Amino acid sequence: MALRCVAALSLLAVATGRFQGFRRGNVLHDPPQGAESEELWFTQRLDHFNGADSRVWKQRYFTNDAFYQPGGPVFLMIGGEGPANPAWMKEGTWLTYAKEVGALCFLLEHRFYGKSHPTTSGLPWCGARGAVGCHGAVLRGQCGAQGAAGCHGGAPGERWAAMVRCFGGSVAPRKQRAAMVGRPGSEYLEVVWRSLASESADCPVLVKQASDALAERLKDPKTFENITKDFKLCSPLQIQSESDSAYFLETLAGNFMDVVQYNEDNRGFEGVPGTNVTIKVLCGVMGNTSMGDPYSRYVAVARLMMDTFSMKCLDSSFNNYVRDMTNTSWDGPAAGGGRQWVYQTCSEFGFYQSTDSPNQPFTGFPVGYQVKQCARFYNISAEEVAEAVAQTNEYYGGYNIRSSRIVFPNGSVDPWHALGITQDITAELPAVFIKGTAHCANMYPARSQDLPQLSEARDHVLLLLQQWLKR
Ligand SMILES: *[C@@H]1O[C@H](CO)[C@@H](O)[C@H](O)[C@H]1NC(C)=O
Ligand SMILES: *[C@@H]1O[C@H](CO)[C@@H](O)[C@H](O)[C@H]1NC(C)=O
Ligand SMILES: *[C@@H]1O[C@H](CO)[C@@H](O)[C@H](O)[C@H]1NC(C)=O
Ligand SMILES: *[C@@H]1O[C@H](CO)[C@@H](O)[C@H](O)[C@H]1NC(C)=O
Ligand SMILES: *[C@@H]1O[C@H](CO)[C@@H](O)[C@H](O)[C@H]1NC(C)=O
Ligand SMILES: *[C@H]1O[C@@H](CO)[C@H](O)[C@@H](O)[C@@H]1NC(C)=O
Repeated sequence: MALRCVAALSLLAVATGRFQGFRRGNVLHDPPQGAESEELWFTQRLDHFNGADSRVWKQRYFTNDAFYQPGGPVFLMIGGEGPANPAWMKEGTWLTYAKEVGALCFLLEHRFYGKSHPTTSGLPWCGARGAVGCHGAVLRGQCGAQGAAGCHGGAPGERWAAMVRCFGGSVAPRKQRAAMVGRPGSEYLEVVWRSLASESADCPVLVKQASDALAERLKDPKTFENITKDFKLCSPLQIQSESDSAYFLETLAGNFMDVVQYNEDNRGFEGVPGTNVTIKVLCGVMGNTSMGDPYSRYVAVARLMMDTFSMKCLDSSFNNYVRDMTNTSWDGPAAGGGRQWVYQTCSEFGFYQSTDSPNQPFTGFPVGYQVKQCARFYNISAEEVAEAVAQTNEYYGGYNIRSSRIVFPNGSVDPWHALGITQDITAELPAVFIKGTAHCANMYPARSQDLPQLSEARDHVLLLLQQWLKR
Protein backbone atom coordinates (compact mmCIF):
# COMPACT_ATOMS: atom_id res chain seq x y z
CA MET A 1 0.00 0.00 0.00
CA ALA A 2 1.32 3.36 -0.92
CA LEU A 3 1.92 5.48 2.06
CA ARG A 4 -0.36 8.40 2.11
CA CYS A 5 1.10 11.02 4.29
CA VAL A 6 1.93 14.20 2.55
CA ALA A 7 4.14 16.71 4.22
CA ALA A 8 4.76 20.30 3.55
CA LEU A 9 7.58 22.13 5.16
CA SER A 10 6.70 25.70 5.14
CA LEU A 11 8.29 28.96 5.86
CA LEU A 12 5.28 30.58 7.34
CA ALA A 13 4.31 33.82 8.88
CA VAL A 14 6.38 36.92 9.11
CA ALA A 15 9.07 34.90 10.69
CA THR A 16 11.14 34.87 7.58
CA GLY A 17 13.97 32.58 6.82
CA ARG A 18 16.00 35.72 6.79
CA PHE A 19 14.72 36.56 10.15
CA GLN A 20 15.26 40.29 9.87
CA GLY A 21 11.70 40.55 11.05
CA PHE A 22 12.63 39.32 14.50
CA ARG A 23 15.30 41.86 14.86
CA ARG A 24 13.03 44.76 14.24
CA GLY A 25 10.80 43.48 16.99
CA ASN A 26 7.70 45.30 15.93
CA VAL A 27 7.62 43.53 12.61
CA LEU A 28 6.95 40.17 14.18
CA HIS A 29 3.24 39.83 14.70
CA ASP A 30 1.66 37.07 16.65
CA PRO A 31 -0.97 35.13 14.79
CA PRO A 32 -4.40 36.69 15.23
CA GLN A 33 -5.82 35.61 18.56
CA GLY A 34 -9.07 33.75 18.80
CA ALA A 35 -8.74 32.15 15.41
CA GLU A 36 -11.40 29.46 15.60
CA SER A 37 -9.04 26.58 15.04
CA GLU A 38 -8.53 24.80 18.32
CA GLU A 39 -5.03 24.58 19.72
CA LEU A 40 -4.10 20.95 20.40
CA TRP A 41 -1.12 19.45 22.21
CA PHE A 42 0.73 16.27 21.42
CA THR A 43 2.88 14.45 23.98
CA GLN A 44 6.14 14.27 22.12
CA ARG A 45 9.43 12.55 22.83
CA LEU A 46 12.46 14.74 23.20
CA ASP A 47 14.87 12.30 21.61
CA HIS A 48 13.73 10.14 18.72
CA PHE A 49 17.10 8.53 18.24
CA ASN A 50 17.69 7.14 21.70
CA GLY A 51 15.14 4.60 22.87
CA ALA A 52 16.44 4.83 26.43
CA ASP A 53 15.57 8.51 26.69
CA SER A 54 11.93 8.67 27.63
CA ARG A 55 11.63 12.40 28.28
CA VAL A 56 8.55 14.00 26.75
CA TRP A 57 7.14 17.47 26.20
CA LYS A 58 4.02 19.08 24.67
CA GLN A 59 4.01 20.06 21.01
CA ARG A 60 1.31 22.33 19.62
CA TYR A 61 -0.68 21.41 16.54
CA PHE A 62 -3.93 22.14 14.75
CA THR A 63 -6.15 19.94 12.68
CA ASN A 64 -8.90 20.30 10.10
CA ASP A 65 -11.02 17.33 9.11
CA ALA A 66 -13.63 19.28 7.12
CA PHE A 67 -12.46 17.76 3.84
CA TYR A 68 -11.51 14.35 5.10
CA GLN A 69 -13.01 11.39 3.28
CA PRO A 70 -12.59 7.96 4.89
CA GLY A 71 -9.54 6.34 3.33
CA GLY A 72 -8.18 9.71 2.26
CA PRO A 73 -4.60 10.89 2.74
CA VAL A 74 -3.12 12.99 5.49
CA PHE A 75 -1.52 16.36 4.85
CA LEU A 76 1.06 17.59 7.29
CA MET A 77 2.17 21.18 7.21
CA ILE A 78 5.15 22.06 9.30
CA GLY A 79 4.99 25.47 10.85
CA GLY A 80 8.43 26.65 9.84
CA GLU A 81 10.70 28.91 11.83
CA GLY A 82 8.13 30.89 13.74
CA PRO A 83 4.90 30.44 15.68
CA ALA A 84 2.45 28.21 13.78
CA ASN A 85 -0.36 30.39 12.50
CA PRO A 86 -3.82 28.76 12.69
CA ALA A 87 -4.99 31.04 9.87
CA TRP A 88 -3.62 28.23 7.67
CA MET A 89 -6.37 25.95 8.95
CA LYS A 90 -8.89 28.21 7.20
CA GLU A 91 -7.03 29.34 4.09
CA GLY A 92 -4.23 28.33 1.81
CA THR A 93 -3.74 26.21 -1.27
CA TRP A 94 -3.22 23.06 0.74
CA LEU A 95 -6.89 23.19 1.77
CA THR A 96 -7.93 23.44 -1.87
CA TYR A 97 -5.91 20.28 -2.44
CA ALA A 98 -7.36 18.66 0.66
CA LYS A 99 -10.83 19.22 -0.71
CA GLU A 100 -9.86 17.64 -4.03
CA VAL A 101 -8.39 14.50 -2.52
CA GLY A 102 -10.34 14.20 0.73
CA ALA A 103 -7.36 14.80 3.01
CA LEU A 104 -7.12 15.19 6.75
CA CYS A 105 -4.97 18.24 7.53
CA PHE A 106 -2.47 18.82 10.31
CA LEU A 107 -0.45 21.92 11.04
CA LEU A 108 2.38 21.08 13.40
CA GLU A 109 4.40 23.76 15.12
CA HIS A 110 8.12 23.16 14.70
CA ARG A 111 9.65 22.39 18.04
CA PHE A 112 11.28 25.29 19.85
CA TYR A 113 9.24 27.80 17.87
CA GLY A 114 6.10 29.58 18.99
CA LYS A 115 4.64 27.77 21.99
CA SER A 116 6.28 24.40 21.40
CA HIS A 117 8.94 24.34 24.07
CA PRO A 118 10.68 20.97 24.49
CA THR A 119 13.11 21.96 27.21
CA THR A 120 13.68 25.05 29.26
CA SER A 121 17.13 25.37 27.81
CA GLY A 122 19.23 23.55 25.32
CA LEU A 123 18.86 24.67 21.73
CA PRO A 124 20.94 21.67 20.67
CA TRP A 125 17.63 19.81 20.55
CA CYS A 126 16.35 22.30 18.02
CA GLY A 127 17.67 20.70 14.83
CA ALA A 128 15.71 19.58 11.82
CA ARG A 129 16.71 15.92 12.08
CA GLY A 130 15.11 15.50 15.46
CA ALA A 131 12.15 17.51 14.26
CA VAL A 132 11.53 15.00 11.51
CA GLY A 133 11.22 12.38 14.21
CA CYS A 134 8.60 14.56 15.90
CA HIS A 135 6.61 14.88 12.72
CA GLY A 136 6.61 11.14 12.26
CA ALA A 137 5.45 10.60 15.82
CA VAL A 138 2.57 13.02 15.45
CA LEU A 139 1.43 11.25 12.33
CA ARG A 140 1.61 7.86 14.00
CA GLY A 141 -0.16 9.11 17.07
CA GLN A 142 -2.77 11.32 15.52
CA CYS A 143 -3.44 9.92 12.09
CA GLY A 144 -4.10 6.63 13.80
CA ALA A 145 -6.40 8.24 16.31
CA GLN A 146 -8.39 9.87 13.55
CA GLY A 147 -8.59 6.67 11.60
CA ALA A 148 -6.94 7.90 8.46
CA ALA A 149 -5.77 5.30 6.06
CA GLY A 150 -2.13 4.95 5.31
CA CYS A 151 -0.83 5.96 8.69
CA HIS A 152 -0.64 2.50 10.20
CA GLY A 153 2.13 -0.03 10.25
CA GLY A 154 5.78 0.25 9.38
CA ALA A 155 8.78 0.89 11.52
CA PRO A 156 8.94 4.09 13.48
CA GLY A 157 10.22 6.97 11.42
CA GLU A 158 10.15 4.99 8.21
CA ARG A 159 6.60 5.14 7.09
CA TRP A 160 6.27 8.72 6.06
CA ALA A 161 8.39 11.76 6.41
CA ALA A 162 8.30 13.32 3.06
CA MET A 163 9.52 16.77 3.72
CA VAL A 164 9.74 19.34 1.03
CA ARG A 165 10.36 22.98 1.29
CA CYS A 166 7.30 25.06 1.39
CA PHE A 167 4.69 23.11 -0.33
CA GLY A 168 5.97 19.99 -1.75
CA GLY A 169 3.24 17.63 -2.44
CA SER A 170 5.21 14.61 -1.66
CA VAL A 171 4.12 11.13 -1.10
CA ALA A 172 7.02 9.06 -0.06
CA PRO A 173 6.78 5.32 0.28
CA ARG A 174 9.93 5.08 2.35
CA LYS A 175 12.13 7.09 4.56
CA GLN A 176 12.67 10.42 2.94
CA ARG A 177 15.07 13.00 4.13
CA ALA A 178 14.54 16.63 3.45
CA ALA A 179 17.13 18.16 1.28
CA MET A 180 18.56 21.23 2.79
CA VAL A 181 21.62 22.63 1.20
CA GLY A 182 23.29 25.27 3.22
CA ARG A 183 26.33 27.32 2.47
CA PRO A 184 27.49 30.67 3.54
CA GLY A 185 27.30 32.70 0.39
CA SER A 186 25.78 35.68 -1.20
CA GLU A 187 23.38 34.17 -3.70
CA TYR A 188 20.47 35.54 -1.73
CA LEU A 189 21.41 39.15 -2.40
CA GLU A 190 22.32 38.40 -6.00
CA VAL A 191 18.72 37.36 -6.54
CA VAL A 192 17.59 40.54 -4.78
CA TRP A 193 19.52 42.50 -7.41
CA ARG A 194 17.88 40.59 -10.25
CA SER A 195 14.41 40.87 -8.75
CA LEU A 196 14.74 44.64 -8.33
CA ALA A 197 16.14 44.87 -11.88
CA SER A 198 13.11 43.03 -13.23
CA GLU A 199 11.05 46.04 -12.11
CA SER A 200 13.44 48.58 -13.58
CA ALA A 201 17.05 48.19 -14.63
CA ASP A 202 18.25 51.21 -12.67
CA CYS A 203 16.52 50.26 -9.41
CA PRO A 204 19.29 48.04 -7.96
CA VAL A 205 21.91 50.47 -9.25
CA LEU A 206 20.28 53.28 -7.28
CA VAL A 207 20.02 51.06 -4.21
CA LYS A 208 23.72 50.31 -4.52
CA GLN A 209 24.59 54.00 -4.82
CA ALA A 210 22.52 54.78 -1.74
CA SER A 211 23.91 51.93 0.29
CA ASP A 212 27.49 52.85 -0.70
CA ALA A 213 26.85 56.50 0.19
CA LEU A 214 25.52 55.49 3.61
CA ALA A 215 28.49 53.19 4.25
CA GLU A 216 30.80 56.05 3.32
CA ARG A 217 29.09 58.42 5.76
CA LEU A 218 29.46 55.90 8.55
CA LYS A 219 33.21 56.49 8.40
CA ASP A 220 32.73 60.08 9.52
CA PRO A 221 31.23 60.60 13.00
CA LYS A 222 30.28 64.15 12.04
CA THR A 223 27.48 62.69 9.92
CA PHE A 224 25.97 60.62 12.74
CA GLU A 225 23.66 63.32 13.99
CA ASN A 226 22.03 63.69 10.59
CA ILE A 227 21.84 59.95 10.08
CA THR A 228 20.16 59.57 13.46
CA LYS A 229 17.48 62.05 12.38
CA ASP A 230 17.16 60.76 8.82
CA PHE A 231 16.44 57.18 9.89
CA LYS A 232 14.62 58.14 13.10
CA LEU A 233 16.95 56.07 15.23
CA CYS A 234 15.80 55.28 18.76
CA SER A 235 19.12 56.45 20.18
CA PRO A 236 22.01 58.45 18.72
CA LEU A 237 24.00 56.42 16.22
CA GLN A 238 27.19 54.97 17.64
CA ILE A 239 29.68 53.07 15.56
CA GLN A 240 32.38 51.53 17.69
CA SER A 241 32.99 48.30 15.86
CA GLU A 242 32.61 46.65 12.49
CA SER A 243 29.60 44.82 13.88
CA ASP A 244 27.89 48.11 14.79
CA SER A 245 28.15 49.37 11.25
CA ALA A 246 27.36 45.99 9.68
CA TYR A 247 24.25 45.67 11.80
CA PHE A 248 23.00 49.13 10.89
CA LEU A 249 23.62 48.61 7.16
CA GLU A 250 22.04 45.16 7.28
CA THR A 251 18.95 46.48 9.06
CA LEU A 252 18.31 49.03 6.31
CA ALA A 253 19.06 46.54 3.55
CA GLY A 254 16.51 44.32 5.30
CA ASN A 255 13.75 46.65 4.09
CA PHE A 256 14.48 45.56 0.55
CA MET A 257 15.09 41.91 1.40
CA ASP A 258 11.74 41.56 3.14
CA VAL A 259 9.82 43.20 0.33
CA VAL A 260 11.53 41.18 -2.39
CA GLN A 261 11.13 37.89 -0.53
CA TYR A 262 7.38 38.31 -0.15
CA ASN A 263 6.64 40.43 -3.22
CA GLU A 264 2.96 40.13 -4.19
CA ASP A 265 2.48 37.06 -1.99
CA ASN A 266 -1.19 36.85 -1.04
CA ARG A 267 -0.52 36.73 2.68
CA GLY A 268 -2.96 39.25 4.10
CA PHE A 269 -4.95 36.40 5.71
CA GLU A 270 -1.99 35.72 7.99
CA GLY A 271 -2.66 39.06 9.62
CA VAL A 272 0.54 40.72 8.41
CA PRO A 273 0.57 44.41 7.54
CA GLY A 274 2.41 45.86 4.58
CA THR A 275 1.47 43.38 1.86
CA ASN A 276 0.88 46.39 -0.41
CA VAL A 277 4.51 47.47 -0.15
CA THR A 278 5.96 45.71 -3.16
CA ILE A 279 9.08 45.85 -5.32
CA LYS A 280 7.16 48.26 -7.54
CA VAL A 281 6.57 50.62 -4.61
CA LEU A 282 10.21 50.57 -3.43
CA CYS A 283 11.63 50.97 -6.93
CA GLY A 284 9.14 53.79 -7.47
CA VAL A 285 10.66 55.62 -4.51
CA MET A 286 14.24 54.81 -5.55
CA GLY A 287 13.56 56.16 -9.04
CA ASN A 288 11.80 59.33 -7.92
CA THR A 289 14.20 62.16 -8.75
CA SER A 290 12.08 64.75 -6.97
CA MET A 291 12.99 63.07 -3.67
CA GLY A 292 16.62 64.11 -3.84
CA ASP A 293 19.72 61.96 -4.23
CA PRO A 294 19.67 58.15 -3.95
CA TYR A 295 20.64 58.41 -0.26
CA SER A 296 17.55 60.55 0.43
CA ARG A 297 15.36 58.07 -1.40
CA TYR A 298 16.85 55.26 0.68
CA VAL A 299 15.85 57.29 3.73
CA ALA A 300 12.35 57.61 2.26
CA VAL A 301 12.12 53.84 1.85
CA ALA A 302 13.16 53.34 5.48
CA ARG A 303 10.51 55.79 6.64
CA LEU A 304 7.86 54.18 4.48
CA MET A 305 8.65 50.82 6.07
CA MET A 306 8.55 52.29 9.57
CA ASP A 307 5.16 53.86 8.87
CA THR A 308 3.89 50.62 7.41
CA PHE A 309 4.88 48.66 10.49
CA SER A 310 3.89 51.43 12.92
CA MET A 311 7.39 51.81 14.28
CA LYS A 312 8.11 55.07 16.07
CA CYS A 313 11.85 54.70 15.87
CA LEU A 314 14.44 52.32 14.46
CA ASP A 315 16.63 50.42 16.88
CA SER A 316 19.96 50.18 15.10
CA SER A 317 21.99 49.11 18.10
CA PHE A 318 24.02 45.95 17.66
CA ASN A 319 24.39 45.73 21.44
CA ASN A 320 20.62 45.59 21.87
CA TYR A 321 20.46 42.91 19.23
CA VAL A 322 23.09 40.87 21.08
CA ARG A 323 21.19 41.42 24.33
CA ASP A 324 17.95 40.17 22.73
CA MET A 325 19.57 37.21 21.03
CA THR A 326 21.33 36.01 24.15
CA ASN A 327 18.22 36.18 26.31
CA THR A 328 17.38 32.51 26.77
CA SER A 329 14.07 33.08 28.55
CA TRP A 330 10.91 31.82 26.84
CA ASP A 331 9.57 35.35 27.40
CA GLY A 332 12.63 36.87 25.77
CA PRO A 333 12.33 39.26 22.83
CA ALA A 334 13.67 36.79 20.25
CA ALA A 335 12.06 33.66 21.75
CA GLY A 336 9.29 33.30 19.16
CA GLY A 337 11.88 32.10 16.68
CA GLY A 338 14.66 34.63 16.02
CA ARG A 339 17.13 33.05 18.37
CA GLN A 340 16.16 29.55 17.25
CA TRP A 341 16.40 30.31 13.55
CA VAL A 342 19.82 31.89 13.80
CA TYR A 343 20.88 28.89 15.87
CA GLN A 344 19.78 26.61 13.04
CA THR A 345 21.71 28.67 10.50
CA CYS A 346 24.82 28.26 12.68
CA SER A 347 24.37 24.59 13.47
CA GLU A 348 22.82 23.28 10.25
CA PHE A 349 22.02 25.49 7.29
CA GLY A 350 24.32 28.46 6.76
CA PHE A 351 23.08 30.46 3.77
CA TYR A 352 23.63 33.95 5.11
CA GLN A 353 22.38 37.07 3.41
CA SER A 354 25.84 38.53 3.04
CA THR A 355 27.38 41.23 0.84
CA ASP A 356 30.45 39.35 -0.36
CA SER A 357 29.42 39.16 -4.00
CA PRO A 358 29.98 42.16 -6.30
CA ASN A 359 26.67 41.40 -8.04
CA GLN A 360 24.36 42.52 -5.28
CA PRO A 361 23.09 45.92 -4.18
CA PHE A 362 24.34 46.35 -0.60
CA THR A 363 27.48 47.18 1.31
CA GLY A 364 29.06 46.30 4.60
CA PHE A 365 27.76 43.04 6.07
CA PRO A 366 30.02 40.22 4.89
CA VAL A 367 29.54 36.60 5.87
CA GLY A 368 32.28 36.90 8.50
CA TYR A 369 30.09 39.30 10.47
CA GLN A 370 27.24 36.82 10.51
CA VAL A 371 29.34 33.79 11.32
CA LYS A 372 30.92 35.66 14.24
CA GLN A 373 27.47 35.83 15.78
CA CYS A 374 27.42 32.03 15.93
CA ALA A 375 30.35 32.14 18.32
CA ARG A 376 28.95 35.03 20.28
CA PHE A 377 25.41 33.70 20.70
CA TYR A 378 25.94 29.93 20.78
CA ASN A 379 29.66 29.27 21.10
CA ILE A 380 29.78 27.77 17.60
CA SER A 381 33.02 28.58 15.80
CA ALA A 382 33.38 29.44 12.12
CA GLU A 383 34.96 26.03 11.50
CA GLU A 384 32.05 24.35 13.23
CA VAL A 385 29.55 26.26 11.09
CA ALA A 386 31.31 25.12 7.92
CA GLU A 387 31.45 21.56 9.21
CA ALA A 388 27.78 21.63 10.20
CA VAL A 389 26.72 22.83 6.77
CA ALA A 390 28.81 20.14 5.07
CA GLN A 391 27.24 17.51 7.31
CA THR A 392 23.75 18.77 6.57
CA ASN A 393 24.39 18.49 2.86
CA GLU A 394 25.78 15.03 3.29
CA TYR A 395 22.95 13.85 5.52
CA TYR A 396 20.11 15.14 3.34
CA GLY A 397 21.83 14.54 0.02
CA GLY A 398 22.40 18.15 -1.00
CA TYR A 399 21.47 18.52 -4.63
CA ASN A 400 21.89 14.79 -5.18
CA ILE A 401 18.68 13.74 -3.60
CA ARG A 402 17.87 10.11 -4.19
CA SER A 403 14.26 9.53 -3.64
CA SER A 404 10.96 9.82 -5.44
CA ARG A 405 7.65 11.60 -5.38
CA ILE A 406 8.79 14.94 -4.11
CA VAL A 407 7.91 18.11 -5.92
CA PHE A 408 10.07 21.20 -5.49
CA PRO A 409 8.27 24.46 -6.18
CA ASN A 410 10.19 27.77 -6.20
CA GLY A 411 9.62 31.29 -7.45
CA SER A 412 12.19 33.21 -9.50
CA VAL A 413 11.76 36.43 -7.48
CA ASP A 414 12.31 34.64 -4.16
CA PRO A 415 15.96 34.93 -3.08
CA TRP A 416 15.65 31.51 -1.46
CA HIS A 417 15.30 29.83 -4.83
CA ALA A 418 19.08 30.16 -5.17
CA LEU A 419 19.23 27.30 -2.69
CA GLY A 420 16.36 25.35 -4.17
CA ILE A 421 15.89 22.64 -6.76
CA THR A 422 14.74 24.46 -9.88
CA GLN A 423 15.23 21.72 -12.46
CA ASP A 424 13.78 18.24 -12.45
CA ILE A 425 16.15 15.72 -10.90
CA THR A 426 14.15 12.79 -12.26
CA ALA A 427 10.57 12.41 -13.45
CA GLU A 428 9.67 11.47 -9.91
CA LEU A 429 11.59 14.39 -8.44
CA PRO A 430 10.17 17.27 -10.48
CA ALA A 431 10.85 20.96 -9.98
CA VAL A 432 8.23 23.60 -10.52
CA PHE A 433 10.04 26.86 -11.14
CA ILE A 434 7.60 29.76 -11.29
CA LYS A 435 8.71 32.85 -13.17
CA GLY A 436 7.88 36.11 -11.48
CA THR A 437 6.67 34.94 -8.08
CA ALA A 438 8.20 35.26 -4.61
CA HIS A 439 8.61 33.07 -1.55
CA CYS A 440 6.10 30.24 -1.24
CA ALA A 441 3.66 32.04 -3.57
CA ASN A 442 2.05 28.74 -4.53
CA MET A 443 1.08 28.00 -0.91
CA TYR A 444 -0.92 31.18 -0.42
CA PRO A 445 -4.59 31.32 -1.38
CA ALA A 446 -5.31 31.83 -5.08
CA ARG A 447 -6.69 35.19 -6.17
CA SER A 448 -7.80 36.66 -9.48
CA GLN A 449 -4.68 38.76 -10.11
CA ASP A 450 -2.32 35.78 -9.80
CA LEU A 451 0.07 35.35 -12.71
CA PRO A 452 -1.08 32.57 -15.05
CA GLN A 453 2.13 30.64 -14.39
CA LEU A 454 1.33 30.69 -10.67
CA SER A 455 -2.13 29.23 -11.22
CA GLU A 456 -0.62 26.63 -13.53
CA ALA A 457 1.98 25.71 -10.92
CA ARG A 458 -0.72 25.14 -8.31
CA ASP A 459 -2.67 22.96 -10.72
CA HIS A 460 0.43 21.05 -11.66
CA VAL A 461 1.27 20.23 -8.05
CA LEU A 462 -2.28 19.02 -7.52
CA LEU A 463 -2.02 16.79 -10.55
CA LEU A 464 1.19 15.23 -9.26
CA LEU A 465 -0.41 14.75 -5.90
CA GLN A 466 -3.37 12.98 -7.45
CA GLN A 467 -1.14 10.76 -9.57
CA TRP A 468 1.08 9.81 -6.66
CA LEU A 469 -1.82 9.12 -4.38
CA LYS A 470 -3.32 6.69 -6.85
CA ARG A 471 -0.39 4.33 -6.78
C1 LIG B 1 23.46 67.73 8.18
O1 LIG B 1 22.30 68.13 7.47
C2 LIG B 1 22.20 69.52 7.25
C3 LIG B 1 20.84 69.84 6.66
O2 LIG B 1 20.60 69.01 5.55
C4 LIG B 1 23.39 69.97 6.36
O3 LIG B 1 23.33 71.34 6.14
C5 LIG B 1 24.69 69.59 7.06
O4 LIG B 1 25.79 69.87 6.21
C6 LIG B 1 24.71 68.12 7.42
N1 LIG B 1 25.87 67.81 8.24
C7 LIG B 1 26.80 66.94 7.88
C8 LIG B 1 27.96 66.79 8.82
O5 LIG B 1 26.72 66.27 6.86
C1 LIG C 1 -0.93 50.20 2.22
O1 LIG C 1 -2.21 50.09 2.80
C2 LIG C 1 -2.35 50.85 3.99
C3 LIG C 1 -3.69 50.48 4.61
O2 LIG C 1 -4.68 50.54 3.66
C4 LIG C 1 -2.23 52.33 3.64
O3 LIG C 1 -2.37 53.11 4.81
C5 LIG C 1 -0.85 52.57 3.03
O4 LIG C 1 -0.72 53.90 2.61
C6 LIG C 1 -0.62 51.64 1.83
N1 LIG C 1 0.78 51.76 1.43
C7 LIG C 1 1.14 51.81 0.16
C8 LIG C 1 2.59 51.96 -0.11
O5 LIG C 1 0.35 51.75 -0.77
C1 LIG D 1 7.83 61.58 -6.23
O1 LIG D 1 7.97 62.20 -4.99
C2 LIG D 1 7.24 63.40 -4.88
C3 LIG D 1 7.69 64.09 -3.59
O2 LIG D 1 7.60 63.23 -2.49
C4 LIG D 1 5.76 63.05 -4.90
O3 LIG D 1 4.98 64.20 -4.76
C5 LIG D 1 5.46 62.37 -6.22
O4 LIG D 1 4.11 61.92 -6.25
C6 LIG D 1 6.38 61.18 -6.45
N1 LIG D 1 6.24 60.72 -7.81
C7 LIG D 1 5.87 59.49 -8.08
C8 LIG D 1 5.78 59.12 -9.53
O5 LIG D 1 5.60 58.67 -7.19
C1 LIG E 1 14.86 38.46 29.00
O1 LIG E 1 13.66 38.97 28.50
C2 LIG E 1 12.63 39.06 29.47
C3 LIG E 1 11.36 39.52 28.76
O2 LIG E 1 11.58 40.65 28.00
C4 LIG E 1 13.06 40.01 30.56
O3 LIG E 1 12.05 40.11 31.55
C5 LIG E 1 14.35 39.53 31.17
O4 LIG E 1 14.82 40.45 32.13
C6 LIG E 1 15.41 39.31 30.11
N1 LIG E 1 16.57 38.67 30.70
C7 LIG E 1 17.80 39.14 30.56
C8 LIG E 1 18.88 38.34 31.18
O5 LIG E 1 18.02 40.18 29.94
C1 LIG F 1 32.67 26.65 23.84
O1 LIG F 1 33.01 25.56 23.00
C2 LIG F 1 34.29 25.02 23.27
C3 LIG F 1 34.61 24.00 22.19
O2 LIG F 1 33.52 23.17 21.90
C4 LIG F 1 34.26 24.41 24.68
O3 LIG F 1 35.51 23.84 24.98
C5 LIG F 1 33.92 25.51 25.67
O4 LIG F 1 33.80 24.99 26.96
C6 LIG F 1 32.62 26.22 25.28
N1 LIG F 1 32.43 27.38 26.13
C7 LIG F 1 31.28 27.63 26.73
C8 LIG F 1 31.21 28.90 27.51
O5 LIG F 1 30.31 26.90 26.64
C1 LIG G 1 12.35 26.98 -2.58
O1 LIG G 1 13.68 27.17 -2.13
C2 LIG G 1 13.97 26.53 -0.90
C3 LIG G 1 15.44 26.60 -0.63
O2 LIG G 1 15.82 27.86 -0.19
C4 LIG G 1 13.13 27.16 0.19
O3 LIG G 1 13.37 26.54 1.42
C5 LIG G 1 11.66 27.02 -0.18
O4 LIG G 1 10.88 27.67 0.78
C6 LIG G 1 11.37 27.56 -1.57
N1 LIG G 1 10.02 27.13 -1.95
C7 LIG G 1 9.05 27.97 -2.30
C8 LIG G 1 7.76 27.33 -2.69
O5 LIG G 1 9.14 29.17 -2.29
